[in-house]
Amino acid sequence: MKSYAPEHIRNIALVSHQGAGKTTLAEAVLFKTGAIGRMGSVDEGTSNLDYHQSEIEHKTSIFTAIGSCEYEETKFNLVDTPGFEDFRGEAIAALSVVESAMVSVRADGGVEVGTEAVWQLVEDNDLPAIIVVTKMDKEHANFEQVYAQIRERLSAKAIPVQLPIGEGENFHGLVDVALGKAFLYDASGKATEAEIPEEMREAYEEAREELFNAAAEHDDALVEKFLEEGELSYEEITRGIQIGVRDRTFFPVCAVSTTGGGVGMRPLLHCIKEYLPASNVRETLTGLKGEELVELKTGTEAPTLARVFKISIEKDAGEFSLMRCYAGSVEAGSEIQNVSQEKTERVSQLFSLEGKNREKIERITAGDLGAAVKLKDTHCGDTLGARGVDATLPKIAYPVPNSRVTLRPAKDGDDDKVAQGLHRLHEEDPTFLVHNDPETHEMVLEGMGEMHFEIILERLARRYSVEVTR
Ligand SMILES: Nc1nc2c(ncn2[C@@H]2O[C@H](COP(=O)(O)OP(=O)(O)O)[C@@H](O)[C@H]2O)c(=O)[nH]1
Ligand SMILES: [Mg+2]
Repeated sequence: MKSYAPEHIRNIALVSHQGAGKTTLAEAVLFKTGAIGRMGSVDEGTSNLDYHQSEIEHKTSIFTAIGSCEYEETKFNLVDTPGFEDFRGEAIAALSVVESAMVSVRADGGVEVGTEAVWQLVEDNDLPAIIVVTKMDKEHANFEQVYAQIRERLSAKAIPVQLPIGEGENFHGLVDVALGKAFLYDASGKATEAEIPEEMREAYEEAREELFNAAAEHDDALVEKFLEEGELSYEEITRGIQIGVRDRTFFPVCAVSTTGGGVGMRPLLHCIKEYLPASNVRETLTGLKGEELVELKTGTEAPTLARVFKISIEKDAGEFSLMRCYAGSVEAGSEIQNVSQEKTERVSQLFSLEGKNREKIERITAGDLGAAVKLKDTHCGDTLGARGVDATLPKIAYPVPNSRVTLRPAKDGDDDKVAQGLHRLHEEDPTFLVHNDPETHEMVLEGMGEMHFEIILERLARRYSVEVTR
């Protein structure tokens, strides 16, 4: 994949409750943009993003995965995160390196506990967001009801930019509110333009009024124009939405189904490109130099600054450090400072990630995401920088373990093997801890809950061939 200028990159974290269709949606985006030739399936274990053995077995996301693709001269880096509360640390890390979030809400389930929890994280990170109502083709899909919940429980500033035509198995099109046109889809996912259905006229007029008002809000002259003429140009609306999204006074709501050829995928790609902020939206970042807050410059011309937000241990392929470059570029075959650890790291190979596929690249440039063959002394959250960079980005606020179990190696004498294996896995997942209880001398695993423990021990057995009982 070619290198993109920061203004042509969108970094988006997919966050939500588990099962809200994030991974499938990311897969559909990769497919529609041609990054993958065939849509993988979470249920069948063929997903390009849920590809770790544990994910295939549990049929759900457990680790963050990056899916990069190109759409109309723009690069999207989709950072797909697991929805389970036990793995919330992954979403927290992902949200710390992107400029926007895509929050999915099931059309047949509405806002769930996990949706509210991640929405709070989106708020905490001050991130713009698109809300996608997914699974519109499901039997009990109800856009109106789900939208009412979104407004009440997530944000009153959530505003539909599309209205679905039909629901459940009759979901077959969208009204594009800004364009004032309808699009009907055939079974292959191909859309044709059509008149807005008569029975949706009233709903459309209402949505239009709301959208136009919100799009004009930042500019008195536009509000006046809309009041007087009842019209705004498509460019004026687009610009208005962009500003509203950036300032978090406007959260566009879209509706999709990924089943079959999909319905609403192209309009969603359009919203991602047009409405979500580019990777250069922040000209500076706040860093820490000792106790002192300092300003760090972003952009192509500034000294290299990057952050490792995830370490991924991949079956057969080795270990990778996933990073976000904010300034300058991280170059393959060069040296870089780990400012957090005060160490020099050698960067060997670099990759662009399309889920389980990776493409070798020469550099990760400002604004982009990518992976390096694991850096020796670099941990999750560490800041990397050019020589002379002496401030770090704030640490990732990983959740603190809230549950504990006692571990006993199944075989006598395996204590060291268990400890070493857990130590390696901890590199990848900072949300668990292992220590010896000073009184009982037993090994204690502290983590985020039952599912977390299950996955950790399963991986320990698979990777390091040691069984433990608890
Ligand atoms: N009918 C239907 N099912 C979907 C759609 N999107 C996802 N699913 C199913 O919903 C389940 C959860 O999807 P997944 O992408 O793993 O959700 P995640 O946990 O948010 O990543 C899987 O069984 C998917 O096949 C959709 O648009 N329509
Ligand atoms: Mg998933």
